[in-house]
Amino acid sequence: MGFCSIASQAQLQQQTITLDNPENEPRPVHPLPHPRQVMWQETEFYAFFHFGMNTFTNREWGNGGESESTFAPTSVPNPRQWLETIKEGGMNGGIAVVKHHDGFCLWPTATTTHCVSSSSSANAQNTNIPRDFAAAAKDLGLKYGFYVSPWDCSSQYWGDGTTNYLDKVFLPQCEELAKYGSDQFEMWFDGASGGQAYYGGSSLTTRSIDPDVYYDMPNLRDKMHKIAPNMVMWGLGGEARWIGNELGWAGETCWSMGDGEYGDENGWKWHPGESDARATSAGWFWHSGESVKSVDGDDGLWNIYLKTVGRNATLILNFPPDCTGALPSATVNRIKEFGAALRDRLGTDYAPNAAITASETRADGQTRTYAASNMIDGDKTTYWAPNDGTTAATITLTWDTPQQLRYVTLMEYITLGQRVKAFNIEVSADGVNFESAATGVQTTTIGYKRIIPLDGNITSKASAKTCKAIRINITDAKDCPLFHTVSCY
Ligand code: FUL
Repeated sequence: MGFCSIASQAQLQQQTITLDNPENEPRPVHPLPHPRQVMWQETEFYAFFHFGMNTFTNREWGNGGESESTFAPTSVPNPRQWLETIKEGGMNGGIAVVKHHDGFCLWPTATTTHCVSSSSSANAQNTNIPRDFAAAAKDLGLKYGFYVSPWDCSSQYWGDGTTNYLDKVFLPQCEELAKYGSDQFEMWFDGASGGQAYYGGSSLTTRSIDPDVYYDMPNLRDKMHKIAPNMVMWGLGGEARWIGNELGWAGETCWSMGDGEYGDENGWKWHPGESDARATSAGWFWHSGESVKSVDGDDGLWNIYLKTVGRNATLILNFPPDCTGALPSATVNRIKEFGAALRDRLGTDYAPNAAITASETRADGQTRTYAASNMIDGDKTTYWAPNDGTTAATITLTWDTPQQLRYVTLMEYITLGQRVKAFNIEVSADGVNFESAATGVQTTTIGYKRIIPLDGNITSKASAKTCKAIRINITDAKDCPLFHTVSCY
């Protein structure tokens, strides 16, 4: 009896491998991202544009009592100029604030009179940010999305103890916005809420709500995804998280589960981090006399980039348009300068010219292979994989002649979960003797992408190391590590 049951179990297991897993794919490490979250993560680096009533009141938070005619741009706002510029800066898309906490809508909307149509300014009446932003982004091949503040200081309904705000204002606004393009990649649902505001009345009052209950997010998410299936609902939306600071850094250890800078290795849902940071000195909105951060330096944009995009977070970098409705020239120049630095430092990948090997590779499936060469074939859908259960492995890249290299980037195949817990990098000038690189860097997690400067320098261009070979040692992982791309710059 015992013997029979063991035999049939063995048969069953064999059937599972041959019939259910003909590609011999690695077993997943849960939780897994939704495909829309993987697409979202691939956006990596995008711009944020805070423009609206506050641009004209020199404030950061309005209170909803502002006269519509205060919004009076000196030209019709030009989102195409914003997007053309950030494209040159190496950004892959942008998010426009179309309603901040003050409730003023930058598009003609059926949901409130507190919008561009009610301003006495002709330029305001000709403003429709979501329409023009989406059209320009599509034309320029950029991803796009909107920030619509759930907290609304101008609405009489906000926080009134009924579902009126959700039913009559917020949900219809989200639906109006989602209709500006079914291919939006993100909608920003900021968590700020409550406090003194006008709420449609004649004096300041205080109201508060419980956001999880009040905004009925599961239902809202469902409705939005029917219109824009790839739109990740950030923040209160629950599909991507705030990284936990506005200073432009994620933890060196950064899991795509959990919350905050570091995430949580054991978090139950995929909840990847987005870092929102300001490129200017004053605030999120434009303020006269502000300066733009430099590319290099301790507080520089390059540092922010490496500490976010280089640490498994996305970076949404804010550039405020001014009262003309365009980005000021100092901002434009800095964005172009940053784009040039990015192309110089991470523009030419030398990994595809290397011979690449791995200490272990799992058996081929019916049509798939898991060869080390998958990591340098430029195809993010093919990946290298050792056997299930292997949690330590080495990848070696060797060049015919020594290369001058500064950065290594590693990308896990996150479709099957985030795995790596510890790794290190070694370089060799002669291909025989190896020395540790990036010794000051905490090489723990990788996730979607990790960028490692070989000399550890994150405040300016790294100095080059002579590399005949590079060795990447994975020393601990939740299960077998899977990489779809390794790059060397
Ligand atoms: C915060 C808001 O309160 C700020 O005004 C700004 O929009 C920032 C990006 O998010 O929570």
